[in-house]
Amino acid sequence: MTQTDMDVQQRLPFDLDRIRRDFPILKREIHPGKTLVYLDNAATSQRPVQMIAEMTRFYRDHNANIHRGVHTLSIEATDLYEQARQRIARFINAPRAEEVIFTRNTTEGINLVAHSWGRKFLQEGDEVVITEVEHHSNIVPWQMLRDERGVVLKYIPMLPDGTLDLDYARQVIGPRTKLLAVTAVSNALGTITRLDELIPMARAQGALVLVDGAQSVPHMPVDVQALGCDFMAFTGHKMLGPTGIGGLWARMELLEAMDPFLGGGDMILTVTMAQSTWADVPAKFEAGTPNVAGAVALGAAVDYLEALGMDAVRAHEVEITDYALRRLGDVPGVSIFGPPQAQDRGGVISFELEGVHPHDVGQVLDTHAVAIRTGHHCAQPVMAALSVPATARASFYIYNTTEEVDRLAVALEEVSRFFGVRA
Ligand code: 7TS
Repeated sequence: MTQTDMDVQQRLPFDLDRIRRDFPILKREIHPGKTLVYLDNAATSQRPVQMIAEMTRFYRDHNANIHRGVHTLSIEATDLYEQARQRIARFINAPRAEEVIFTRNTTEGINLVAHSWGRKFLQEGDEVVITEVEHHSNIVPWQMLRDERGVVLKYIPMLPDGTLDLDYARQVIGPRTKLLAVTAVSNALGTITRLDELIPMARAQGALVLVDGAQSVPHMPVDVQALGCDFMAFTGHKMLGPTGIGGLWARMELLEAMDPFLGGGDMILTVTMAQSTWADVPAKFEAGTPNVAGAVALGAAVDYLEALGMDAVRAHEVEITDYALRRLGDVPGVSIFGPPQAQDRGGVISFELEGVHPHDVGQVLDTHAVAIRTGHHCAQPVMAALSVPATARASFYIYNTTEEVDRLAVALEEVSRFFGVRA
């Protein structure tokens, strides 16, 4: 380690050794003598023992179905589930806990809005504006709505540096715009969206705003009230929580006006053979037995992040990303996509290695126990805009160290040698 690298390590805002002890998977030897370097956090994070213990504790000590039993376990399970909702609401500064709907993931949250708000309130000729950097989950539901209802779908294009074309946005967001649906951070390039510019543009036209928080809620302080958005979807598995649980926040008057998403048990007030009436929000949107243990464990994941402090989580990621941008920038043949400054990015670096297909890069890195993602990252329009079939992507989280970035850089040099691109 050079003096500069040691400086970076010392500037990191929390005790990485202590954090890493909470993630036993990070000690796994993936190949003999090679411990895991996990740099695929944009796909899913690793999980701390505290979250896993909470999940175990729920099933071991409190397991019952919720909202229906009068017995002690059912009351306990219901309380734990509703407490988790409160913790998650506080985490994103939602004014009311009931405004947080438990979903399976971000994808389900966005589909819920397209279905329950879009199908009720949008008419032929109404416009929905998305962007070229969206994950497929914030493109496809709107295309389905367009094809079904004759809604007009427009998009804000990406500039070569991965940022959005705000001048174009000013033109495309107009009086017919009913919704702007935009990601807070691009998962493919890491670019942080200028929500401070885009949300006022949409509001000035009387449009609602849906923010895809899949890559922001886990990584930086998020305050739905300060943002001034109307819907925010996020996913538990990218923020230390279990798979199969996520959240959708929306303003209460919208949730009350929207139709249910799925019909069934728990979401009704009365059912006769002729007709049904709906339960209050949030139950109206949570048909069937929900992922109770997942919600409770997501609450524990949120506690873990809050104990670190989201400002510190963000500061750590900026330091690691800044270090990685410099370190990877020095590897011969590496070109990095997206903004040059770490401050303008989440902890994501998409890159290519000259002369080697990203898929091969990923496979050879795996032989070094370095886990990255390769492919189109469920953002094919971004690949098309960059005129590449795929990229290699390293993405960071609270437990990543500068040494791990060094292992990535050294392994990349070996990939070049392996493919005979560089001596
Ligand atoms: N939106 C963004 C910005 C994302 O990054 C992802 C997942 C989703 C939505 C969908 O989340 P899900 O939990 O519903 O699947 N992104 C990635 C990724 O970058 N690699 O794997 C999944």
